[in-house]
Amino acid sequence: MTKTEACDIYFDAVLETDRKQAKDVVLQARREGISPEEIVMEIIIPSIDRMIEAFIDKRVILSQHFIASSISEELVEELLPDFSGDSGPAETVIIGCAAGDFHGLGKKIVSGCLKAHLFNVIDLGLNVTPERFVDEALSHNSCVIGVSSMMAHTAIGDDGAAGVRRILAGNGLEDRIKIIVGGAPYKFDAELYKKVGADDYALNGMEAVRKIRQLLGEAIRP
Ligand code: B12
Repeated sequence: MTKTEACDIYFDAVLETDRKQAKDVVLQARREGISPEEIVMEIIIPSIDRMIEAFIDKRVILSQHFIASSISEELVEELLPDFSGDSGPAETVIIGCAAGDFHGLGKKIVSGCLKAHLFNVIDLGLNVTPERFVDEALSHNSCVIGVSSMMAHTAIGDDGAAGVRRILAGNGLEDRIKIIVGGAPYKFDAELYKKVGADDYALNGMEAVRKIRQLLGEAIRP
């Protein structure tokens, strides 16, 4: 089975909300030597992208979407521990979805990539307030906060990265704690991260690893 064939079978399975078939194709891919990273990046994520097109064309409905992404989330969760890591620094990164945002899959993938590269990741989950992001960064002595926003208003609004920036600025923490953002709105506007007060953005988990390493190099520890 090629990765393209696996992607087709996986897509059909999630489209039919057939959890067993989706899991079977992942297991078969693993048996055939496709790595967990390739399964996530080249089979599961492209299938979600195809799902998006189907949703836009009105070939699938929201509940199908929801089940498809829940199945994908579950399978990604199972694959993440087997990602191969390299020897990155044992730094702590705080990550979560902006307040009002319940799209967790992308964040989970980023979190998994960071863990695979030996970062200590504190995943605050969905719907996280700016205050909580900063409190957790301070209590874990973390120099990077990652804010995931999948919707325009959670990216641009005051309760997202802009709110985190406001608190950092108000407390003299801007040199110490850096902000990285990600999610659909940043894919469409490469300058958006600056407008919301972030230090950088990343389009996927692997890029997040590289950019977070850069930000850690720029942060000034107390
Ligand atoms: C699946 C999905 C859902 C699922 C979410 C399930 C889940 N567990 O996550 C469900 C069905 C629940 C859902 C609900 C809703 N959704 Co929705 N959803 C999507 C969809 C189709 C795909 C998102 C996804 O999972 N992508 C796959 C992942 C792997 O990609 P990703 O998230 O982009 O993540 C990658 C990068 O962005 C980056 N990244 C992500 N986060 C971070 C964080 C950091 C720090 C870094 C560095 C990088 C990074 O790395 C990731 C890995 O590669 C998008 C469409 C789209 N174009 O994205 C709409 C979309 C985001 N949803 C949308 C909407 C409107 C909604 C609802 C309001 C619908 C409704 N009427 O109820 C609700 C809102 C719920 C809420 N309050 O959050 C809109 C937002 C429109 C806008 N302009 O604001 C979109 C764009 C669809 C559309 N075209 O209209 N949704």
